[in-house]
Amino acid sequence: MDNRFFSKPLAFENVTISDGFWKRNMELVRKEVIPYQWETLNDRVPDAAPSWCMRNFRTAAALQAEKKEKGEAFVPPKYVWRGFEALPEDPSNPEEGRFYGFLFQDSDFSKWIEAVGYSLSQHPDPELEKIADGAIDIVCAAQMDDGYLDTYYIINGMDAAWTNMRDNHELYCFGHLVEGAVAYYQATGKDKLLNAACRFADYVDAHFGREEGKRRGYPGHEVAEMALVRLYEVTGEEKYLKLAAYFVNERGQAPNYFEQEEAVRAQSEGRPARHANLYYYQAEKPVREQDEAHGHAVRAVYLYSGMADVARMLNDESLFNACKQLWHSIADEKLYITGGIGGTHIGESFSYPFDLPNDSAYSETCAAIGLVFFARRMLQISPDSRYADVMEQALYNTVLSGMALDGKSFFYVNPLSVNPVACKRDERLQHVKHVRQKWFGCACCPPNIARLTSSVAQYAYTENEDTLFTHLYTAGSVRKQFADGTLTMEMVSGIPWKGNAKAVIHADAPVKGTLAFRLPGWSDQPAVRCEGKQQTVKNGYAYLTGEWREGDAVELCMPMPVRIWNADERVRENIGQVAFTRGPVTFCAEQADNGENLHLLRVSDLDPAHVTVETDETFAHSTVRLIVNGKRVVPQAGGLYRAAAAPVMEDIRIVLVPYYAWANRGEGEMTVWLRN
Ligand code: FUB
Ligand code: ZN
Repeated sequence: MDNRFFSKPLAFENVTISDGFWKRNMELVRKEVIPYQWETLNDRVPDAAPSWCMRNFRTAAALQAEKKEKGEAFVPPKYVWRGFEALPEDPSNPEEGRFYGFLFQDSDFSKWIEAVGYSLSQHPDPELEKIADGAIDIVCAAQMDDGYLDTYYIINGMDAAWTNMRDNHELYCFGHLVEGAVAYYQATGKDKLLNAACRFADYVDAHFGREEGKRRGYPGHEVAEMALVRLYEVTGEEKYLKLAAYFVNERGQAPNYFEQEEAVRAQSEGRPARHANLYYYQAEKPVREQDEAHGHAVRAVYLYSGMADVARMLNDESLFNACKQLWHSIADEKLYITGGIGGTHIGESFSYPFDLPNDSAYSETCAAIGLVFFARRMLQISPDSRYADVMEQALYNTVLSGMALDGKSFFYVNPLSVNPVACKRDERLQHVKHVRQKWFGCACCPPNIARLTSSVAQYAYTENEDTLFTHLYTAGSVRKQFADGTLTMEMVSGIPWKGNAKAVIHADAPVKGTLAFRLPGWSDQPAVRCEGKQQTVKNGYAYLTGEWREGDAVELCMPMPVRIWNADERVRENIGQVAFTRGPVTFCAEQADNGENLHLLRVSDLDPAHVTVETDETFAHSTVRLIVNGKRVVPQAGGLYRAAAAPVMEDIRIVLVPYYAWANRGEGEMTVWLRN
């Protein structure tokens, strides 16, 4: 691996997203999602499923306080297995001193505080910071003296801690706590939560590893791997990187830890050991031998992100090769045209190659978010525009589709075809909602959207010593310190609607360095114009090297034609159908524009030049819609079955809107793929 190309995101204070598409989404998160989420974390939203999250932290904090006050050895209540989600018998009257909710409910706080950190870094808000500090006080008060911090076990009894690493999410909650703590520290400089996270990390480090006396476990739901790398980057403590590498390398080794753990549980409960599908946990074999993306999609891409982080930090080529193979498995065989992943709701998982059903897709919002994490980490090792293309595809389509345009409701599952009647009546589609929900009992997705949207700058740009990489064209400004000085790059961009961008340089004195700009795969013949700099193109990035002076400008002209796609013939669902994209945006047909029975529509003209591109003011912000020449099959009388004949068709114009904007105009059908 050529580590001269390795890069990392810029410090928060060096990037500002000032205008345009992403600023609107960040403002939605700041004004709507973060305050709303705080209300849900405190169970104050009348019609939404209670979170129980802050209540659990308060309960755990009270236990710690009691222990300190009485000065006696802490004896938590006897552990009682309550299943994956603990609910009170009478929801209006929960019992004091009990844990409620999903056993990973703590992570709701952690994702919230992470989003708060990013938001504060772009938009200081003393009121919000005060609320966040108060929440941090409660969370830290729940921490045990030895650093352990997971309210499920603190409340239910520590005797069962770490006995089910496969399913019980302790290291998942740990990982999210670390991510939240790092973001809040980087944004505010306040280290109370970071110190708590370090104490927990030290505890985990003392208990897990190959050394004598330690457990050889690893996370059942990954995230701790990438979180630990971040903790290492911010603290410089090498033990955190080593722990991340241990978790990655130990996974799937024989004898299998999850099987051993289950055998112990089975013995103590006097029952036979139960078989578990290790593929679901990406633990069927060591990660370097894994060559197909398997199992729970969010877990998988979180793991791959951690693998890429460790590969970069340790310059580990064989690990990076495994990442490349897994990337190929996703991008070439298991990726929806919306940037979503996870073809089956069974286990919220990847299906087999080319199995990409549209109406029963799982395509969890969190999984698309994890894919963005993975893509950015691959870019950090190897700036290749194919990674950035997928990152952008996931961001502009499935990630954004996860949130309503007013920021007030959310999708967990992101289907590519919806018939509301089927969603209501077909039990096989129980997981598919045709309207966004205010909240979820298992509320993993909304806080994940909040943290990603408010940190989009971390995906738009990365840097190394002598190069500033632009991966996404978001309007704003970036400050970069080169060896001989600092420059600021002001970016204006019309993306995602117009294929133009312009970067203007500000520098007090000439600065030597390289600016690298991604040439998106959706553009044919993108051109980069800049006076007096040496230009080379490598792996879809244009590198401009030279001495940068005040007023220098780089103009990017990236033609953005409409593209009409067929899927690989092995995608059985999509045979005889086409989908439309323009720039990073995937389009869909909705009932609101095309009437009901979208399955009767036919695209009759496959020439992209005949598609009309119009500015559309239908939604709360200006978008683009496509008008396509088509036909509609006219239903005929003759019973359920009749003698075959050429279909009777009428000419129509099919209207397509951005996929991310679907289901913002009431109930209705939607489809991304249209017959032709
Ligand atoms: O298990 C924690 C989170 O809940 C996962 O990441 C999501 O897929 C959902 O199952
Ligand atoms: Zn989710």
